[in-house]
Amino acid sequence: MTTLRLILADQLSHVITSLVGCDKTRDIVLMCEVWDEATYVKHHKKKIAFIFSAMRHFAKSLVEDNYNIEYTKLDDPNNAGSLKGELKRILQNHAITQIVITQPSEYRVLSDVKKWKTKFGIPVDIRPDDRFLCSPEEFSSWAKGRKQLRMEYFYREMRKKYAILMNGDQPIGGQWNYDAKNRKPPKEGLNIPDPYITDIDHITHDVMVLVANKFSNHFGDLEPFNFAVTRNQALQALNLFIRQRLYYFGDYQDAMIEGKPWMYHAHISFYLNCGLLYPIECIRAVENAYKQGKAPLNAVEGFIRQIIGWREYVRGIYWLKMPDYQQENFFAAKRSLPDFYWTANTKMNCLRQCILATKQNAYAHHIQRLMVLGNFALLAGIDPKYVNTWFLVVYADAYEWVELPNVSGMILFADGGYLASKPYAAGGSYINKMSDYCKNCSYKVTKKNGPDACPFNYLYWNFLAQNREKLSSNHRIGMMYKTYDRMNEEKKQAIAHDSKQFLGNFA
Ligand code: FAD
Ligand code: DLZ
Ligand code: SF4
Repeated sequence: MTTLRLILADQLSHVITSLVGCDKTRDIVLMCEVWDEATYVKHHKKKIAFIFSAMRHFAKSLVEDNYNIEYTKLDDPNNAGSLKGELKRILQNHAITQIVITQPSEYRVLSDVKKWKTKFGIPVDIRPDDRFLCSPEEFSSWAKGRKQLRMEYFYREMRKKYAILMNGDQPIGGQWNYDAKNRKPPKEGLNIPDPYITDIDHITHDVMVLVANKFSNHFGDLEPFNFAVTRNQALQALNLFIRQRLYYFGDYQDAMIEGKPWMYHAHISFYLNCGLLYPIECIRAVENAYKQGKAPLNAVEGFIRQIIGWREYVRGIYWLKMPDYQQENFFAAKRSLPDFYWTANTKMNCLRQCILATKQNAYAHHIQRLMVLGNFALLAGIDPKYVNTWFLVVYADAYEWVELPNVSGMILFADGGYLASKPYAAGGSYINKMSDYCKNCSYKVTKKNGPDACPFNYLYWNFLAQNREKLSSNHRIGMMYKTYDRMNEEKKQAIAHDSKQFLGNFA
């Protein structure tokens, strides 16, 4: 009676449900690096190196904990190239009577796993992933009967459920949300601490050589490599954030500074998403920092909202709406992705800086993704399928369950407003207020039209004009049409003309 326990690359947690009840003397734990998963989209080189190194370190820790591990490296000559293929191989060589797996985080992989019982002729026990704070079933019953969902109400339920930052049944400080205090523009002379860095050990070194050889045609820089790859390192990175950055996290959450890609953010999404950190421990650690007077409420509440609010909320929507969510395209956007998303070869400095940082670090912080890279994709009418692929490829924290709702729901409004109440569309003045990018740009942010005007300015109005039918009844954006309607004909034509000319460059 040998049970095979399969651990996927984003299940690197000792508490993972697939290990519960494991008989270490008999059961086999399988982990495999496979070509199909590394290339179904052409992931950033640093993302692959991070994932493989974290997998190898996790497998090593299981061996040290006396588990019986079968680990397939990518360049193993017998590697079958897919999860299914590797399973088949191990089933041929061992008398396995059942497969145990924690529910995969992606719809695509879960659909495949559901076929394994028939394919392999043995029971497959698919267990819930209890590292999340809200199960898909619980989210679904919360969402039932609501036409539109709002993160804020979900978030309040989660605060109450887990008694986080609560005073009895009231939020600490009297308010649920301190977002209004989290929008300070950047200022000169901010002393932003260095991000977490670590030495490269022989495991990471081997993986980097492998990635350099096998994935040389993938996007992104492999070096420098500074990700944590073990749970201990990830905990160090979390503690470093709490000690050095949390204090200003709230204040400068939306700020962008050229050459400062890490700002006061936590840089833990990669670790949370692959299982090296658990959401609840991050929240409790940050809540404790507040209780000890080490961080202000706007920072602590803002951070906790991201994790128990947005992170759980987007996952809930993913499982509720898949597989249809993938096809959503409310604005019927059909433009191709401009090549500069891969090359950074654009005169728009905000985009250039965010793409260069993405290429170097496999990371960009939230407001860069939302208000620069995402805002442009929305205004330019880029087909959601290309935008989704790009976001899935380039970030080390990107798995479809979290990438797709953020891209299709949050930035592109492709679900027509199910996830967000209005499109996050903005002209150049927002980017100018929240960053220092405009001062080094070839375009002039104060100019509204003409060849040297900031493209965000006319693209914003062009987007509204072109989607009037779909947006004018939205009360959060409808009032912008009053401003548009007050413009004279000449101005409206200049907006349409400049937009057509600009977008014509990458039709
Ligand atoms: P911080 O700003 O320090 O926030 C703390 C944590 O909150 C993050 O680590 C993350 O776990 C969570 N969080 C914050 N915002 C979100 C959100 N909108 N959705 C889910 N979790 C959130 N996040 C991913 O983990 N993977 C993705 O593929 C991803 N794609 C995105 C695509 C777009 C277009 C946008 C606008 C956002 C995306 N996000 C994604 C959310 C967010 O940008 C990242 O979680 C964040 O930038 C990670 O950096 P950090 O750890 O420094 O986060
Ligand atoms: C993203 C990724 C990559 C690059 N490589 C692997 C791999 O070699 N083996 C594996 O088990 N998973 C990998 N993943 C993650 C999967 O694509 C997928 O996101 C998870 O299995 C969750 O469903
Ligand atoms: Fe971006 Fe416009 Fe500012 Fe240039 S002027 S950096 S394109 S917002």
